[in-house]
Amino acid sequence: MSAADRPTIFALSSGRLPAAIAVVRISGPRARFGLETLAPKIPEPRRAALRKLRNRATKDVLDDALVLWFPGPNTETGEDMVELHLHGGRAVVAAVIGELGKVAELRPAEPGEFTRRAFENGRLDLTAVEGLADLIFAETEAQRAQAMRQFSGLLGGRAESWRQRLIGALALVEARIDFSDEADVPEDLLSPALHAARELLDEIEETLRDERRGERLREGLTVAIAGPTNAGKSSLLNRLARREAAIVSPHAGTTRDVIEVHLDLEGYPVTLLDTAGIRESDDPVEQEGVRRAQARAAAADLVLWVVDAGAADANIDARTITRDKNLWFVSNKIDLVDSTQKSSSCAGEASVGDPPVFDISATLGIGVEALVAAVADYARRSLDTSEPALVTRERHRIALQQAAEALGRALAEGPGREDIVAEELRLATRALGRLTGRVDVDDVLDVIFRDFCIGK
Ligand SMILES: Nc1nc2c(ncn2[C@@H]2O[C@H](COP(=O)(O)OP(=O)(O)OP(=O)(O)O)[C@@H](O)[C@H]2O)c(=O)[nH]1
Ligand SMILES: [Mg+2]
Repeated sequence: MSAADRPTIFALSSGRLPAAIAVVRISGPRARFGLETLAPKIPEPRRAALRKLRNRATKDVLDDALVLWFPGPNTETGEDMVELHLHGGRAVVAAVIGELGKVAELRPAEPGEFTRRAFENGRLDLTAVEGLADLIFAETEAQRAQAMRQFSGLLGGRAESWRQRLIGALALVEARIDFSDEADVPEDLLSPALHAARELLDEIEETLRDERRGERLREGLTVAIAGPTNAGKSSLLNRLARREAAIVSPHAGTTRDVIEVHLDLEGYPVTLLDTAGIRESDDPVEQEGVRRAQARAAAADLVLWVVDAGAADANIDARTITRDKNLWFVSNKIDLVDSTQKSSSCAGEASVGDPPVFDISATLGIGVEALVAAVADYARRSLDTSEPALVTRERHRIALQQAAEALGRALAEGPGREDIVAEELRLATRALGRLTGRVDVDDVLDVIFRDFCIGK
């Protein structure tokens, strides 16, 4: 479908109503016409103007609104666009949307359709589209900063420059194949091509050696609270969440389902899980709770193993559910034990290399600040990068791995195998093209004829 035949779309682009202001956007070839049906006098491009929006049939005033007219193609979607800044009442928005729905060739936008048009019109590459999505969903400062970098083209720009270099290398190999009889084509075009491929492979592999920090920052860290029943796990969760997210009771075996809360610890996203207390039980519901607790603890980045400081059975072996895990001991209810007893019946004598131990009282809040600071510090160490992360999604990693594998195979070849090398370089180029969402092979031919001036 050519751009001019595309339907014109409209939608409420701002948040939940009622609100002070609601922004309705229109994008497409009939955007201007859509505005004219509501308010005939079109303002200067990119200048806000106050207009009465009217019902076309009855001439009733629907709203006094600030309207903007953005002629394409230098707009967010690459198409003609209109913005209506309405009073943010439900009925106001419904009336205006209702009027727009009556205009021929206008229809409500589907989810993500404005951004999709921006991509299709070349305003954003795929990694920027993903960055935009992340920006909207960012919950913490570190996530926002990372999303902003992706949106601004950190990975997209790098991938495109890699792709251009690869196309340059491929052009050399193609020239060697296509014009091997020609006097004006230098003999050894393969070595510089392979040299360029080697450099690219090194850079891509370096990028992939990032311990998944970018992806982890997007997803957030998972910290599971686990331990024997009645130790005060739910009390700790509530204390950290600063609300009564989980039920607390003196009855052992209260928590059954896994309860999740999202925390922003100094800008780093942490999902905190409260789980069922671990014990032998005949109750099938509790058994299922324990099974879930074990599974979620095993999958978490960090486990806080909570025990009752004064209880005799505090020594249920934490390692049975959290082998190979980061495990910290939390000795709770220290308000109930006298000071000589304090410091962890569970961890024994602390020595270098032992897991950290925190003495707390979840109900009184004693020691909780130190625990929070330690978890925040752990989050920072796990998620922070000296270099901003390029790879923020599995999709990026897969595309880069495919490119790296193809480059590796190309580098295993030598003279006389130019056709294989060319094929592998083409695969690598395509993998990088998929990353940014542009896959075009015509570039290769363009570069051959431009760089070699064969003159035919
Ligand atoms: N004195 C004192 N009581 C606490 C503390 N933390 C929790 N409790 C009490 O211990 C009991 C159990 O607390 P919960 O938070 O429900 O314990 P839990 O580990 O989630 O228990 P299950 O979900 O049954 O495994 C409740 O009566 C709490 O009020 C504490 O720091 N000091
Ligand atoms: Mg509980």
